[in-house]
Amino acid sequence: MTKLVSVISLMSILMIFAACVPQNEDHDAVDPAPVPQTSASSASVMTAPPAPVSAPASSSSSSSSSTTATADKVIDVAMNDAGGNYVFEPGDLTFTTGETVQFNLSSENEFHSFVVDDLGIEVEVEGGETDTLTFTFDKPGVYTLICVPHETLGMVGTITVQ
Ligand SMILES: [Cu+2]
Repeated sequence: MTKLVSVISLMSILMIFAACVPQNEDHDAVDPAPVPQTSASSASVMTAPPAPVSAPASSSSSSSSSTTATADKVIDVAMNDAGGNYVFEPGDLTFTTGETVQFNLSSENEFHSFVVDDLGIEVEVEGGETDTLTFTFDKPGVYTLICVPHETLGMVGTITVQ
């Protein structure tokens, strides 16, 4: 590791010298400046690498703007449970083939899930929270939507892709 650092700093010093030589030939007046610059720029070469690593990770946090841009339609689906009445609202959804839909899934009080086995959709939403799902419906059909813990209590729906 220290070997690598010294090689990098050696190379940077060499590059600075190489860059300085033609400058000196062209402009003699610039001569005194390069000496303090050499130590400053070699130090920045050593500390620079960690910065680009964190840059790609931060782009995922801006997903809200990119999903809105790619979705053809945004649907709010409430996952209601008040008074023991377990329902998706709305429970019957219709889309066209090829449509990309952003679902905003909001649980009222309890844990719910938004599961469509045939489409590989499985989103779990904690009580009182809202999760987002973006999905492209590329196969026509009628699909059964269920909330796993409340399926037997009637918390089911249908997704029709025309
Ligand atoms: Cu449920």
